[in-house]
Amino acid sequence: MSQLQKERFSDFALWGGEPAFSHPQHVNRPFIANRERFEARIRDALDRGWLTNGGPLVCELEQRLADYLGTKHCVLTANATLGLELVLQALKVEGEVIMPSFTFVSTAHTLTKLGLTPVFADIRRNDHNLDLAACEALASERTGAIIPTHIWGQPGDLEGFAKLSEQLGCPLIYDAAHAFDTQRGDRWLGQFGRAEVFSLHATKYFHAVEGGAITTSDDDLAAQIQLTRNFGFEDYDRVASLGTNAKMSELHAAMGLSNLENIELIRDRAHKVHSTYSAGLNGIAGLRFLSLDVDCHSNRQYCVTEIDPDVFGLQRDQVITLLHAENVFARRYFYPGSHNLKPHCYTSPPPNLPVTEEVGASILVLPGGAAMEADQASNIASLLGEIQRSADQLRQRFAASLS
Ligand code: T4K
Repeated sequence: MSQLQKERFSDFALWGGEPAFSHPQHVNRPFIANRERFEARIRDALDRGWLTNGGPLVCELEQRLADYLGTKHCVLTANATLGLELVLQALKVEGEVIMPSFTFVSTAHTLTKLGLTPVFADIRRNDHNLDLAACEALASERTGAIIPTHIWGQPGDLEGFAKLSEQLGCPLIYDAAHAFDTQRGDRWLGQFGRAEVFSLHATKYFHAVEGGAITTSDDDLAAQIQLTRNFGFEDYDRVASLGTNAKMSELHAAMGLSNLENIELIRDRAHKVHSTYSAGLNGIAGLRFLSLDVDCHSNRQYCVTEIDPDVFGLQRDQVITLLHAENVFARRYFYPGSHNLKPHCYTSPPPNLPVTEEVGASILVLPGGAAMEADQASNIASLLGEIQRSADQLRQRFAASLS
């Protein structure tokens, strides 16, 4: 339940008012699209006594995802981080890998763990996707791969990156962690590059509690990952290569299947929340709601805003502090950028990423996705309006609390 109409600073929870929400509003809470079907699948799996190691539910989900996305192969893994690791190893990537700093730190960690060098390139101001020109400037004979992220579920310059990877003769691998159920024109994301890696983490639009899905049209790559996710076993006691344990369990696949067969419901709910924000946030001075590329049918899982402090009247971090007190747990994804996090921050000289720094300082990701009700989004938008209208009082109050 939301208590709105906050006018004086003392109405705000940070200074003693009642929180606008009685329960925490988290960014992208897991949505369980059909609990009954999930529970039925779990019961079947328990009865079968087959719980992991390439069971029937994992095989079914792989086939259904490949059919849905129109890709030749889909290989499921325990999570996207391990999925990317397996792709890089299978493709024998060496040297430097060009990637955005403005993404989840898992990619930079994976590269470093494999002895590769992340080379951080800047992003575009309008949609936060990797900047092609910045990548071209960093490309060299040392470049072993390029890994753009379809950030917030929107693709960047797909054609430009395809061309660049061809020129360099190195693989283009998409981090599609945010991008399930998104199309560019009439093609699903999942069909681009040498491989795409989706995250099926609980906070994602389409999830399997934990999981990764690698899509590719490369037969050898798919076959290699199928081996390496299971210690390299090709038979009961024959090991074909080095490998690890990156298998998805049947219980996770049960959640994935139950969500996939309700994808329209997920889409409908996530889109409603997104469009409610779009309308509700419109006109709040100094707050920009990230708009969507008209040629892209995005899943709209992420509800992303930027705060311009000079116009809004408060710093982004002051807004976050106020929201958290009101039980709205907005996040600063992907502040401060991977290049500022350990151990990647020790690179000398540090990369020059002005747009990454600027966006990281202004970003505010709001609770969104299918698990939310549109009413809640509307109330959060109104709360942000109240905060902006009271910005002068609130700013003075912050200043007084420091003195
Ligand atoms: N590439 C990109 C671009 C990614 O965003 C990610 C993951 C990856 C690669 C790697 O994919 P995986 O290897 O994870 O498959 C979360 C997720 O853990 C992470 O998967 C995700 N990106 C990232 C953007 O968000 P944290 O550290 O922010 O998680 P946490 O625990 O703070 O939870 C996020 C929000 O969700 C909170 O507001 C609380 C809420 N929540 C979370 C869980 C787990 C719930 O309400 N219920 C839950 O069960 O990383």
